[in-house]
Amino acid sequence: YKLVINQKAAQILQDITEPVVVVAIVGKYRTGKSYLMNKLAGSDNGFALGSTIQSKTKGIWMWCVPHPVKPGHTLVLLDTEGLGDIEKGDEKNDSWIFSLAVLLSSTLVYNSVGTIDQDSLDKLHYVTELTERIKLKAKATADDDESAEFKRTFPSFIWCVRDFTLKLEQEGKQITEDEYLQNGLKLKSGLSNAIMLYNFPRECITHFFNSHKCFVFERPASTADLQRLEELSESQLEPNFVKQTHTFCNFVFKNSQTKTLAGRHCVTGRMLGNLAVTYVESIRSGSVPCMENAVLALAQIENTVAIQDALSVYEAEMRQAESTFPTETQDEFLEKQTQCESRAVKVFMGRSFKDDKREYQGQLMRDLHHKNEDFAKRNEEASIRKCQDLLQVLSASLEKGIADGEFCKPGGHKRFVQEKQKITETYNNSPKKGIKAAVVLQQFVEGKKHIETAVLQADESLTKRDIEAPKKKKKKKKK
Ligand SMILES: Nc1nc2c(ncn2[C@@H]2O[C@H](COP(=O)(O)OP(=O)(O)OP(=O)(O)O)[C@@H](O)[C@H]2O)c(=O)[nH]1
Ligand SMILES: [Mg+2]
Repeated sequence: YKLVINQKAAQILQDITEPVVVVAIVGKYRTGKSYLMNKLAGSDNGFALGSTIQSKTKGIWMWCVPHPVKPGHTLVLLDTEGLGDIEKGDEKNDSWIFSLAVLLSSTLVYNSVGTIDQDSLDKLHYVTELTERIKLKAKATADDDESAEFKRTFPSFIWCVRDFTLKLEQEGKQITEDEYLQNGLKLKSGLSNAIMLYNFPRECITHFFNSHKCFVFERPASTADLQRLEELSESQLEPNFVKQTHTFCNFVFKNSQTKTLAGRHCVTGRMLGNLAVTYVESIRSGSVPCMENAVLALAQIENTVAIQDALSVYEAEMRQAESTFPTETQDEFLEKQTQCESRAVKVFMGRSFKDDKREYQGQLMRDLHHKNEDFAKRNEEASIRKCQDLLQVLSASLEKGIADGEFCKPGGHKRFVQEKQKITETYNNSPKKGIKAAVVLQQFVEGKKHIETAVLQADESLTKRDIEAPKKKKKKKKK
């Protein structure tokens, strides 16, 4: 017998990003568990029932419905294989089913038939084994108050008593269902072995679970009708049974808490799926599922995804901003970047899980920093490209003049300088050049220096020649 995660179920959970309320039912085989879970699901034929003495449900079955009264939440129903079927003869498997139900649920429904008596408590011996089947911490320390920790992490407990035939009375006084349960859980005083055995399951139930509730149900129909219960309409059932079922469902809808971990971290469907995988893996590998390790493994998964989500939000928004690059100023760029960064951090915070030491947030900030640098570089490059293109257009006539030798004439240098001046002015008056405007202009001017020098030299020598030539002519004339 091997526990495995059903891939279809895992996929369903993977797609649920809402917090989940998880109700699991456990108890002896053939006692109407699946029937009751169908009532919570608001359907008559979700979980398959069986009408023979053979146990029907195998393993753990899951059904997810939108939470009927908590908007934005998903109600996850876990129907489990009946416990104690001798035909199956695998006690160990029963214990693991019970442990998994405890580990995965936020409300645990224990279903039994008849009365809350020694026999029904003996059948709940699985609670006494929980400490061997579930480890809270990877390394337990001596002063750990385990039971307080259990209470914080374990589900609420509801005992459903089916086919209840007694009167809720004690010493002539009427008592409530909860009082009935409290009476059943009362401890005996004394230290004898028998008394300790009597007290042990009661102590476990009292100490492990953080709240206790009881519902008793009458027999729903006559013996003949019991086999086809799901085909009968409510009017064909015992009115008290119908009423009690409604009360039970409404209580679960209203009071069942969102599944949390370590007492405070809300669990989403996706996280529940990952938890189930972790627990089942450790059971399969022969070790005891450890809640602390599972939470750490989950934090690793969730926070890694949270970082990815945040980075892709940053990336997408910055890419959009990039279409308007270059920014006029560095401040403008930084402002945009800060905006995108804080949005990314928000996304991370919304999804991060138990990042107490801010390790993952630190990782995110480092990754963001790298991306920041990339975009800053791209903003610079965009500015350089834009400025160079602009200068190329503006200097076209200057370049042509140089090529045509127009400045190698007397007065050429003056015109060259004027032309350069004009380019600089138009350049400086052009908007949106970005943060590299000055540098690129500087480079442009530098690049023209040797031509300017050449132009100046040519100008000077030509001018000199022009001045000297008439002198020579005059001299000639004098002669
Ligand atoms: N006597 C009685 N029978 C019920 C009750 N609720 C359901 N049944 C019938 O009992 C039979 C078994 O019901 P299931 O809901 O399949 O019981 P189960 O506990 O899920 O059974 P396993 O999955 O085999 O453990 C079905 O024929 C139901 O119609 C009830 O409150 N009392
Ligand atoms: Mg069943």
